[in-house]
Amino acid sequence: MSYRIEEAAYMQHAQAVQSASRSTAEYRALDAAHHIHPFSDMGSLNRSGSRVIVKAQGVYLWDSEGNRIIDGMAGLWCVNVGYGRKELADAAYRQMQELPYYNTFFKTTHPPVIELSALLAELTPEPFKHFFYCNSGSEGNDTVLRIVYQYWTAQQKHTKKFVVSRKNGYHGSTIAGGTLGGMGYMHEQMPSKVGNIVHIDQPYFFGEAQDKQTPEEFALARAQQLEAKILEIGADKVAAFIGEPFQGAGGVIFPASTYWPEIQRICRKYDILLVADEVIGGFGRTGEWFAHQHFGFEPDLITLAKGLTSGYVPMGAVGLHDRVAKVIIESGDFNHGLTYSGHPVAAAVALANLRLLRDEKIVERVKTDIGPYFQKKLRDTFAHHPIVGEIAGVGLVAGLQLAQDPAARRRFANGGDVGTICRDFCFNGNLIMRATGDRMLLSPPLVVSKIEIDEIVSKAKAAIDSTARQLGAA
Ligand code: PXG
Repeated sequence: MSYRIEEAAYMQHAQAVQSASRSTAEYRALDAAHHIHPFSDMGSLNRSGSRVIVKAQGVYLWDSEGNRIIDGMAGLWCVNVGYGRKELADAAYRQMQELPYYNTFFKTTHPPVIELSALLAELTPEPFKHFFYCNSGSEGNDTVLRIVYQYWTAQQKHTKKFVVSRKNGYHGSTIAGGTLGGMGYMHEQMPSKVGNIVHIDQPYFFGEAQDKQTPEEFALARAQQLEAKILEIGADKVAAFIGEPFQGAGGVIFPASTYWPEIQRICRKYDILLVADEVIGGFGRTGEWFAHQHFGFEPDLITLAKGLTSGYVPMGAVGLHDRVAKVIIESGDFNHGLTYSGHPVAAAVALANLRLLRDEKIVERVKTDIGPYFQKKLRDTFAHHPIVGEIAGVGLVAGLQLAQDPAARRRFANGGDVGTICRDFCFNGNLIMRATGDRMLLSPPLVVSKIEIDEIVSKAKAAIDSTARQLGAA
């Protein structure tokens, strides 16, 4: 007797699921009755009801009422190859039949995780040849801390324990991820945090530069805060600096070109590991495979997730530069791992996803064609808009700063409310565009077409125009 799920049986099952679907009202009632959403005010959400997303294809989503929505955020910055790629579904289906699970703890391994590691070694910059796997970006950053401490302990530098991060950075929502991140509202809700983590200011020019500073001077000054912090703590006590090459959830904050070279110089000078959190920037978002390549620096560790599988299944990873890998490999037991480290199905999907990104030259297209088209379209549309003060980004990621007086860099007093107003206009116009405070963010799937970009930008303009009218600013 065979336990294989045959195609016909599978289709029958899929149809059964389809025909069992409920009305929007029923879904909302059940959701309110039993489901706690992430980062949500559940009382208020349950009163208004969630939008029920039922399917997706390419860059479009459909809700339970039949509305077609264009996804300007690639889910949560992750669906790089777009929705509905059969190659990824097939890879998962085949792997589930062949070997749905086995671990990599006790002297065992399996083909998908071996192939994935070899392919990542090809796609990442040359010194990255070793990868550790987990299920998410948060776990990736937890793993980073474990590696950093093991690295220094193995070299008898036991006092190197402090990690420097940035205010308004985002590194995940586990206790370590939340502590590393610089989101004050998360810290307030965390009764305990990981010790020895300190924050410096972010390179947010529009919001925080002084009147006479150029973007380059400001970014340099912000980078030099790292040196000041190291001298304050003592270089012998600082283990690592971590940052997103550009801040994603914090508002698509793009530092000027002076920032990362200075951060790298300081890290090297004081013998401090440099960690690039590539969870959003990795796998093509900027037009380079990894965002640190866009900014021209060489990290010691990279955190990966999201675009690794294009979000089709959960997976995270940490890439180790040779100089770190060598020490970890020779340092005895590394006492860290998760049941699903290197999960075969996730690894098979990641492989299929990375092959698509590589073979269809999706990343190159972001760099030379669709990315420049998107950036120009945004600048042509919003350069003189009465409430847009800055257009940040490169490739297929952008942040639009809403401002009361763009020329004077004066922000709205009630910035967060302004972003929410604009986000609601987008929602009603069937565009997904995220708001972070008073910045509107876009990060569409990397396979987006020019016509689809035109649709995203014209819907974004309609929403921002409506916001300006509601605020009496247009
Ligand atoms: N690092 C970075 C840079 C991230 O953006 C994480 C780590 C954590 O990854 P996981 O897989 O544990 O969520 C992230 C996640 C938003 C939003 O609304 C952003 C993220 C997650 C959820 C929502 O912008 N980024």
